[in-house]
Amino acid sequence: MSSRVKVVVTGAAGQIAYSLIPRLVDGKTFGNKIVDLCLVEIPQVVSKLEGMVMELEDSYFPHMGEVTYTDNFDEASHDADWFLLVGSIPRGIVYEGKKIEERSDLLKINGGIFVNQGKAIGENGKDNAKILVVGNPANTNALIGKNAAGKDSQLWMAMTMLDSSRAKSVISKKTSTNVSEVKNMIIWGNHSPTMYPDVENAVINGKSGTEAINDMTWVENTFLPTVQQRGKSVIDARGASSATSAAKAALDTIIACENTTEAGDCFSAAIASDGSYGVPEGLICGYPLMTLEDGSVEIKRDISLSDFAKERFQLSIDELSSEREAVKHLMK
Ligand code: NAX
Repeated sequence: MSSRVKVVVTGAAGQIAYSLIPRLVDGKTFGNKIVDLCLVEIPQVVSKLEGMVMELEDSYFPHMGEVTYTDNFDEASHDADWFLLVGSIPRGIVYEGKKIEERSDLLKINGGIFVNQGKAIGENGKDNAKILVVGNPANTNALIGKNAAGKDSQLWMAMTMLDSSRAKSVISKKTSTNVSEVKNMIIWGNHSPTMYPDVENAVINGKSGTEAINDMTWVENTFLPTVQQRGKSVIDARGASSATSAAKAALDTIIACENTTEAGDCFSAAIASDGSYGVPEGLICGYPLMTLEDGSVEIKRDISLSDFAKERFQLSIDELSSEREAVKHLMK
């Protein structure tokens, strides 16, 4: 156990974090590294983290390093390698006397949080820090945070891995294939119901998705709505939003970034567009990504999109552009 990694987790007393945090120190996500954790919550909740720390200590994790908790993000951000920004104000709660129902209100409130967190990450995080935004609206929160951080050597991502895992699961059932045999599963666009999960470019048991599925009616009428609305279906069934699957997706994103991507495969996350695939520069957009041998994360650039895919992807790009417009006062 030679090197160490410092991970900051916000929303640490929330339901995703309860499933996520123990698995950060289980010796699988970061391999043999010792993992120092800094858990962050809002002042009203932060004392609960004492209980989380007690449970972590009681769980026998040989790879766990120092564990601290705070309500001061600035303090937490020093020299961190990874930031998992899970905390955000959810839709439906009463905030400063107003029930938050609209996406635009959500954008405004969470936007403010991400300006401050972004600044602290830019100033205090490691130069090569990786930041995964889970808290919704994830893409636009990441856009605001990245802009406030102002440090291009840091990699800002918004999580779409859960969407890609959901898509793999639906395809695996349709084709009677193990989920591990569904590769190159791309989520284009926004982490919202406009996302475009790309069956045509998936590779299923070594065959192209187009060939293996060969049923665009199913893709359009069953697959797309199932994946795009899966978050809502889980809420309807469980009475709470996806937690353990979201935690697993965050871990899978870390693992994908920490290990070289196999040839022919990719992983899904949203990162800043450099204009690839016609996306306006700067938008945090869901792309096919690869981790190269030197550890850098790149957009996979050789994917061709059908006219159907382009049309659907454009809807999501348009939504991302309008979200950027709604938060432009928060951008420098
Ligand atoms: P919870 O409400 O259980 O937990 C959120 C926690 O964040 C709360 O404990 C709250 O006190 C804390 N928090 C709020 N603002 C904070 C701040 N400024 N600093 C630190 N902590 C803060 O929500 P949970 O179910 O854990 O979900 C967390 C977020 O993930 C939500 O925004 C949710 O919409 C989002 N999701 C994103 C997904 C994705 O794929 N990108 C899927 C799952 C999930 O819906």
